[in-house]
Amino acid sequence: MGSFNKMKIALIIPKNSSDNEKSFYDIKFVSEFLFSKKTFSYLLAVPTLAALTPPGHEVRVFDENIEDIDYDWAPDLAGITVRTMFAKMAYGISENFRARGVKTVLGGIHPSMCVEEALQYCDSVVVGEAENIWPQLLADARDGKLNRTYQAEGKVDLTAFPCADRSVLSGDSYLADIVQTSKGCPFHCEFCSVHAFDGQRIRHRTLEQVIEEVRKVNSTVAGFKKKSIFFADDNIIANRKYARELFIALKPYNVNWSCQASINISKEDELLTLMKESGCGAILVGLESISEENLSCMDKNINRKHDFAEAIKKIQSFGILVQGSFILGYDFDTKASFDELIHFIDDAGLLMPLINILTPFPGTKLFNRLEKEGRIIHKDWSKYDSKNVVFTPSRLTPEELLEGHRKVIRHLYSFDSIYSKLKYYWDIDFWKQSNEKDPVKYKYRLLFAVRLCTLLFSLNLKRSVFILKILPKVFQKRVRISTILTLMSYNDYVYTS
Ligand code: B12
Ligand code: SF4
Repeated sequence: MGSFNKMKIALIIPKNSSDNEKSFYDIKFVSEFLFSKKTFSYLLAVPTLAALTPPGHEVRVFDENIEDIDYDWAPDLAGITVRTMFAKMAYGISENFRARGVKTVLGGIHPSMCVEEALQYCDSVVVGEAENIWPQLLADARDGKLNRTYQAEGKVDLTAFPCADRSVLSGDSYLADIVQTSKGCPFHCEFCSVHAFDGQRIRHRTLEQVIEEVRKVNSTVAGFKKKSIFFADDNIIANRKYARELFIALKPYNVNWSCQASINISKEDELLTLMKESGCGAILVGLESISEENLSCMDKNINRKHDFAEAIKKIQSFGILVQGSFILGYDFDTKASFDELIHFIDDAGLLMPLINILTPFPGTKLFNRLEKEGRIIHKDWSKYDSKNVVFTPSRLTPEELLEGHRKVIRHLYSFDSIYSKLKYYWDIDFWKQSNEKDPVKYKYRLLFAVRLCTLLFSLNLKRSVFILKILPKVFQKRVRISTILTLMSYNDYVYTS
């Protein structure tokens, strides 16, 4: 091998959505509120690639959600991570680089599922996980002989690789850090790409690796408070024994964390206790639908074995918030389904439900079925964002589904609804323990209150009334400012998009 040639490598996270588009998952309102460019988090693939890059190369990350891409930096290679909803943006970025003579590589779930399409816009596509490919790909790029595709063989042994290198990220711009302990999911929900992409066998990193990573990220701050950790596992309790050990090991670090878990967590009292003790504030649970027929249609049979309301109550009795995620538009949804969902969520007192329009992501069984049935309306990937209708529903028109979705989110995130739910949670003193783990300093509470006051003078009357009602609460230690801010952000999204 010849002498080492240092390369300049740009790693890119494309913008989630166009500037005038909002969604549940971006936090434009929070950003404006805090007067600084903030986003929920980065995409873990990028610091993962940075860690896999052999020393000596110069790596710069551009996350379009918080910064512009400096094309003048003129890297030798640009690696872009791609999910479906921002595939179009990613292709545009790749073409911009190529027009400047820069070689580009696309990777991630979307190009892995749509290889031929992605190849039209870049020099090379990585299909599957990067761990065993990236160093060789870099060597090929350096030698001027990039392959058109690199196909990952089998699934990666997660214990064999270093933890993500977050030093390349603009640290202060993210409210949360993303840490992953496992990959894979044993279930096979029709709408999901995880089992196809990451496999059905659960693969873990060692506990030591995870704790080492948690220790590294736990000390970082998001401006007004310590950053929280979101575990990127599809189901943090997929392996109960591992989960138990993880929660015990996390406890001394006083972390404020959240995760995704399947609904059967509601039957695991010991795990719930350990989760609470180790700092878990919220669990995102894919409840998906309150219709039994829909659950079986989507192959989410695990959910059919549980009474949702009871499960939510049980989990929340441990002081852990349930963030229920729902899908509207499955085959058995009718015009009546929208009100039914509203009533269910109101009755269950779910504080921050995520309401998504069914989206057939490429590579899923759902996509293949709908395509076979001639029900895919178009493949404008930028609309595959869970808030647009891109297929023909079975018992609704696309317009009815769009309208129904809007009705549900506008009801649930109206200031009246938000206030009555918040008041309920405050009355039962829901956050009494979490805030001891996650204190927000008085100084920031004061700043928050001042900023809220400035919003009083905007033309949003309902918001002003809401602010006046909550202002006295802001100084109470047990009131979570981040929750209020998130809810205001959701309100902003549902009423302005
Ligand atoms: C954590 C997570 C979230 C979190 C945090 C978001 C975030 N910042 O990542 C939350 C809960 C907020 C979330 C929300 C949503 N998510 Co999400 N999420 C995930 C999850 C569980 C893990 C992602 C992750 O961090 N993986 C770890 C990294 C290291 O893996 P990776 O990105 O795949 O990268 C590897 C390879 O792909 C490859 N690679 C990736 N990029 C590149 C680039 C190059 C150059 C190379 C060489 C290789 C390479 O190498 C990497 C290392 O092996 C995935 C499912 C999954 N298991 O992947 C879904 C997933 C990414 N989410 C998905 C979706 C749809 C959503 C939502 C729209 C909600 C919904 N309706 O389901 C929202 C939209 C969010 C948004 N606007 O960004 C889909 C995306 C499908 C698609 N085709 O694009 C996934 C795949 C799950 C699914 N249902 O199929 N999500
Ligand atoms: S939706 Fe969740 S449970 Fe179902 S296959 Fe995907 S990751 Fe697994």
